[in-house]
Amino acid sequence: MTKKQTSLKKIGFEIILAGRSNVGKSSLVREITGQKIKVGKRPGVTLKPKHVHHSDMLITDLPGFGFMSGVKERKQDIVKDQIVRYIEENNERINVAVLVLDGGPFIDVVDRWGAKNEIPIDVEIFDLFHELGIDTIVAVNKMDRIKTQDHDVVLDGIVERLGLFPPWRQWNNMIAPVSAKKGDMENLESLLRKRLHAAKRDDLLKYI
Ligand SMILES: Nc1nc2c(ncn2[C@@H]2O[C@H](COP(=O)(O)OP(=O)(O)OP(=O)(O)O)[C@@H](O)[C@H]2O)c(=O)[nH]1
Ligand SMILES: [Mg+2]
Repeated sequence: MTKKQTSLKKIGFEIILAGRSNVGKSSLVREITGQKIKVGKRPGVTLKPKHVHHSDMLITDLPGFGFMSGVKERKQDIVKDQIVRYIEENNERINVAVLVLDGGPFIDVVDRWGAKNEIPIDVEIFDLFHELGIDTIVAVNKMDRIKTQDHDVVLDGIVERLGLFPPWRQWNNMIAPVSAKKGDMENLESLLRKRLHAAKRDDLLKYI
């Protein structure tokens, strides 16, 4: 057994964060765990899965899908395959997947792809988690960039594009509007704590 396999052997609870490049996955992991994970202004900062351990809990920050500055298209495909492989290989061990979206541009991006009859990668991944039976939370990040009075309309539009019926509040067990920048994390943290509690892992609550 390799060193990596040994160190990952005893994982009792794993949370992964996936999503497009630059949506704030690493910033959210930073907020959740208090660990100084590398974040950056440009897409493509996290290039390999990054693990934060707390007891036997693993929080995995995945590289971002989609556009990466200075990275050739072929490399992007490799990153996508790498992530999908990580999810498929560790499916048994993954308790919760957090799909992170940038709340501002999400609706426009999906609609632009839809106009070309293509499925945007976020929606593809959301469907993949569903097919694999992975419990999924959608963290809608960068809510600080959306006017407060527009929050409900934007969130309704987002759930609709994920194939769910609005209003979004009926999905509040899986949709978590947050702002890593403002430290406004309660919606996501409370959903993660609920998952830990349901898995009878109250001992891990103190780490979230
Ligand atoms: N306005 C705003 N900016 C944010 C928020 N969260 C993260 N950012 C910014 O978004 C940029 C990308 O953040 P990262 O956490 O590195 O994003 P990532 O998804 O990990 O990116 P990759 O590793 O490239 O996939 C940084 O400039 C962050 O400061 C937020 O809630 N609001
Ligand atoms: Mg990152």
